[in-house]
Amino acid sequence: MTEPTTARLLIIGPPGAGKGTQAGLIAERYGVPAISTGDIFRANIKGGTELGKQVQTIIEQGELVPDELTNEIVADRLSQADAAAGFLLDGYPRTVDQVHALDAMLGGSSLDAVVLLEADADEVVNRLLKRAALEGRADDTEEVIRHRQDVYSAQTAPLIDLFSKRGILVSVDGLGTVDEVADRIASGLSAQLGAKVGQ
Ligand code: B4P
Repeated sequence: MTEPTTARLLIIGPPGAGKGTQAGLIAERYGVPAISTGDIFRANIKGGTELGKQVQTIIEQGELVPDELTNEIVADRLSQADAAAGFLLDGYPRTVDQVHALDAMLGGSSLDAVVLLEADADEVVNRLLKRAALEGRADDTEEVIRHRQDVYSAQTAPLIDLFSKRGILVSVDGLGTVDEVADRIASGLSAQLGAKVGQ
C-alpha cells in the first residue's frame, strides 16, 4: 500500500497505554522520526545535563514539566533536518497550551492525524509495574503511576475533544498483543491519511 510521503503524526494516550512501543512501529512505517518528550527528558537525566537536573524531580513525582521548557525542546527538535518531511510525536502536546505552541511551530498547518491509544486504568498499572521490575524507571511505582493517570485525566484528556473537532482523531483500542494493536493503528491511520490525501 502506498502511504502519503509526508506525515505529521501524534500518538496520545494514558501512561502505559503502549505509546512508546507503538510509536516506534508507526515511525518505521511512515519513515519519519519518533520524537518522545519523555525519552528526551530521561536521556538528559541520565546524562546529568542542566535540563536533566531541572526536570528530574518533576518527572519522578509524575508531574508535568512546565510548558515553556517542553515547548522550547520540541521546537528545537522539530527544526532539525530529519523532521522536515514529517514526524511522529509521542507524548507531546500534553496540555492545551502545548497544542497552541505546536500550532504556532507548524505555522498554521495542522497535524495530519492523532492516534488515541485507549486502555483500561488497571491494565496499564499492571503493565507499568511489570516494566518497573525490568527497567526500574523512578516514576513507575504504583503511587506515581496513579498520580500520572490523574494528571492525564485533568490536563491531557481534554485534548481528545479538541483533536476530534479538528477531524484528525483516530481512536484505537490499546488492549491486545503489540501486533494486534499495531494492525489496528495501521488501518486507522491509512483511512485517515487516505481521506486527507483525497480531499
Ligand atoms: P512518557 O515517557 O511519555 O511516559 P508515559 O506516558 O508513561 O508513556 P510511556 O511511553 O513510558 O509508556 P507506554 O504507554 O508506551 O512521559 C514520562 C514523563 O515525562 C511524564 O510523566 C512527564 O513528567 C514528562 N513529560 C513527557 N512529555 C511531557 C510533556 N509534553 N509535557 C510535560 N511533561 C512531559 O508503555 C508502557 C508499557 O506497556 C511499556 O513498557 C510496554 O512494554 C508495555 N506495553 C506496550 N504495549 C503493550 C501491549 N499491547 N500489551 C502489554 N504490554 C504492552
